[in-house]
Amino acid sequence: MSSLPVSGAFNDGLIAELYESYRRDPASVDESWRQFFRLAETLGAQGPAAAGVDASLLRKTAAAASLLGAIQRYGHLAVQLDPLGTPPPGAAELKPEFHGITDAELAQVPASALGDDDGTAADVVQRMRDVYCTTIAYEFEHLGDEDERAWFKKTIESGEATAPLSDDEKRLLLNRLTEVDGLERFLGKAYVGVKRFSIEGVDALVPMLDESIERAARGGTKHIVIGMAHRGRLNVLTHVMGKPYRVLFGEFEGHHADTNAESDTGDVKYHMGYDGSRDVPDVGTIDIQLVPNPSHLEIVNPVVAGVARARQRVKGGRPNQRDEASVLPIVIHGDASFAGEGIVPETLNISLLRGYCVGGSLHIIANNQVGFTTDPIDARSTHYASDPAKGYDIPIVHVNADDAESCLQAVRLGIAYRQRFNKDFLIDLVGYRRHGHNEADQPAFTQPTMYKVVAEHPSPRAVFGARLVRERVMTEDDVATADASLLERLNAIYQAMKKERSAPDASNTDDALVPQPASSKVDTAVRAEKLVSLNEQLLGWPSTFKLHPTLQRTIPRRRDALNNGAIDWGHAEALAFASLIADGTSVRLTGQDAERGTFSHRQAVVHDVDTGETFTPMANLPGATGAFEVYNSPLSEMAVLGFEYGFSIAAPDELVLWEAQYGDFANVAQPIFDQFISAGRAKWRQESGLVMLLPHGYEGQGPEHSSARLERFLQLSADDNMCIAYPSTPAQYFHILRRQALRRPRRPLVLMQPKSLLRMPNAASKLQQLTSGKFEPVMDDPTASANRDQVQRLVFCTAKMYYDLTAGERPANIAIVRVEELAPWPRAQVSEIVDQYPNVEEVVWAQEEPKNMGAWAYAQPRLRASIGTVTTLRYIGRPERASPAEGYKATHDEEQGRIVKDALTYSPASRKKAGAAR
Ligand SMILES: Cc1ncc(C[n+]2csc(CCOP(=O)(O)OP(=O)(O)O)c2C)c(N)n1
Repeated sequence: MSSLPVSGAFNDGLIAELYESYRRDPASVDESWRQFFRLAETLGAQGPAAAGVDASLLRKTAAAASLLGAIQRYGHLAVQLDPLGTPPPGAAELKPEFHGITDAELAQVPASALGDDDGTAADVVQRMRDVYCTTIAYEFEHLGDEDERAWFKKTIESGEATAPLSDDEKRLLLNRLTEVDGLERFLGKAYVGVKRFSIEGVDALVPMLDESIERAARGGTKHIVIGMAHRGRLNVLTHVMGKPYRVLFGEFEGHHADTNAESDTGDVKYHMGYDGSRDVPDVGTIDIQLVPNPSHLEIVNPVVAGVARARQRVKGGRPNQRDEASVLPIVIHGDASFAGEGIVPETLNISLLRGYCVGGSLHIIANNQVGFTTDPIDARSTHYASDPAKGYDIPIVHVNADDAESCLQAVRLGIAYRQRFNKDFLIDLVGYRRHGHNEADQPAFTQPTMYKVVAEHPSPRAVFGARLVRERVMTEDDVATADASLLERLNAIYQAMKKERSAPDASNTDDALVPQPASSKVDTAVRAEKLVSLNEQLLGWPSTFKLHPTLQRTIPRRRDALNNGAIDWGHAEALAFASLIADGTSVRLTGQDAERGTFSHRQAVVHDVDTGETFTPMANLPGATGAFEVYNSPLSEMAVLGFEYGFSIAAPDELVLWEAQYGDFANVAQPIFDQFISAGRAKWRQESGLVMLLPHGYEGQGPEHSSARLERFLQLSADDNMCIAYPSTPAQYFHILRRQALRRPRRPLVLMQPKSLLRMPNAASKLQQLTSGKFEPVMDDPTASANRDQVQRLVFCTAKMYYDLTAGERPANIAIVRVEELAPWPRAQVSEIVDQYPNVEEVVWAQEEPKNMGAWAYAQPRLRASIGTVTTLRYIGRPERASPAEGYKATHDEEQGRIVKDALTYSPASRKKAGAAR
């Protein structure tokens, strides 16, 4: 059988040969040939060949078909995308000769041979060129799903999604471009050289957002979530979000919304978010949210997706029910950043995963063909900036930003695609940047030739205005008047603002987000009967379900654990989650292998060993009013943590947790910690209750995974921005999880989780510790109450170190205190405990990490403040090191042994000696 498809052959002899074969046995040729010969036969093509078809006509038809296929596939390479005039690269495949046919021969083939009913193949080719090679450049051939490709062909070729705008729509579009352009020019004159990251050159972005919002709203969307960088943001804030010009001008004057707390340190105007709304005729009010973002380009992308996912939850619906149509995420990218930043593919990769999908995002690359001063040739290895999206099965259209009408058509196609397939869609809006990277920057230093062209190039508004004049939709006067009256309006608002001289209205301030100090007054204990009953429910799975033999043996131990004081880490966590879910607080947990837990301690989702079927007891608690979601995340930290952060800010009623596979991998997500988790509240009044579980084990396994880099988080803590805790017992873990879910206002919670504690019998908790008490920020030495007077040295440490220090004999003059909550530092509780030891001569901070890591640098001044100046304060631990832990087990054991010994050896003499030595 020939494996050659029709489009692969253009010679009469071969066609005749294949036709012979087809007649003998249709199965001997490729399906495309079968279709082709069937069509030729139904057309009644006759010829001299014995085969009974006109081989020459067939050849021409095949060539024409091949050319049409190439136009669909490569037509985008012929579209004039650059408003500044760089010609498109074109492609040899777009020429008839490439397919062994001439223009004259095309005219000899009836259109009917190609399944068209109008004219000749030459006419069909022209119509296809008009569709694929003229204004919008389509890339959909890479899509894996045949239905999607067929939908594109049909929608594009029928002109369904790309109908021309009516005259009224064109006039409205010109007005919008006038506002976009007018605002930038006004700001440029009123505030010369002040940074605004003007939109000029990709002005169509604003009407594209208008169109997206309206189209989506007509399809049932109630909420739009937008993420974007600095470029064009001021224009989007005013025109799309509805931020008043007066407020924006005030910000240029240095005014900003009132801050309500000292810790509320704010941010620059082109990073600010906004909650706006818009009335869409015949639909109603649509909420539009612009998510604040830091300078880090593209990093907001997963946050936007997380916000969208949380907002898609159906209130009062089934657990985990979502309405994807109700919320549309729109993400605006830069051309250099889309191609260059790893967070882009990371976020695209989660777009179709069950734990993260949002029913498709609309992406727009505001492509100004330069990244700061870097040309595309140095910025990417691909032809288009959008090419990374191809690997994620995302359709792409490129459009010339000066062709405002096509820009709107591209949006219509994108929204129609999302509504049909619930997937991402990308528009590459190719424009330019009228000024430098910012308005104080000189672009001609580095792009001299480009900026000569830019200087001569009319604005998108002028280009569109001239077109409307040519089309007689508007007169030149109309176009000029629209501009003049806008500038007049802006000027009037500006003058009024100047006169007011007061701070602008802070009406966008959400009082609920005004920072308040964290309160710890919540009841985290749970009645015993309730825990016993939940425990039983968690141990129930369908009777036909066959667990792995090990789990069959170990999981039921949780039944007895409540009676025999053997509640371990995973068990305490399960009881905390179940008690919350039972009472209506939903729990969402993600992370690499989070369903099972890296160390097999969770087993939240069990698998039938015969069928592979899964069952999640926590999601099936009878009568529970909260939902449970647990997902194994893809191998990503930055996108996944960004997503969960976004989810947590938009789902204040849920307990949201992310678990690192090992705590040190959290540093792959460092910008999410630095820019969002620790600073989001201070910059943007963003409140998050996200929990980060950081397992690790300082057990001699080498430099990685020993430390969860506690020092990093402590260094970021200030202004009551987050809680950093190191619980030492399952009961403490139980209480802090419940506190986190119930306490208001919310703060992110970083939890250190030493792996050795997960199943340590010494650490296990009793039921009674869950049914009473609360999370204790500091835990006094439980053995010290009888001999407090004898204690001369107080050792402060965290959980894992505590068990190392208490594993053997302990002298009576030493007591060991665990600091369970490091930030905010429990100063009063620490002082109270110190006061209970009247004869203490020395306080020690003991840690396993090197001196330049762990909690020492953070704890030292705080301990000092808690213990006063009389008592000596000393460090016992590893010396300063470049690497967090030894690479060899024997060295680790030796060093750890030395630390334990040092910490447990105290006599006034040893104190003098140690003091002299250090
Ligand atoms: C992660 C990150 N690295 C570097 C920068 C510094 N920076 C600011 S804008 C810019 C160029 C961005 O180019 P592009 O993505 O094309 O957007 P444009 O500014 O041209 O609109 C750079 C490198 C940044 N903001 N974020």
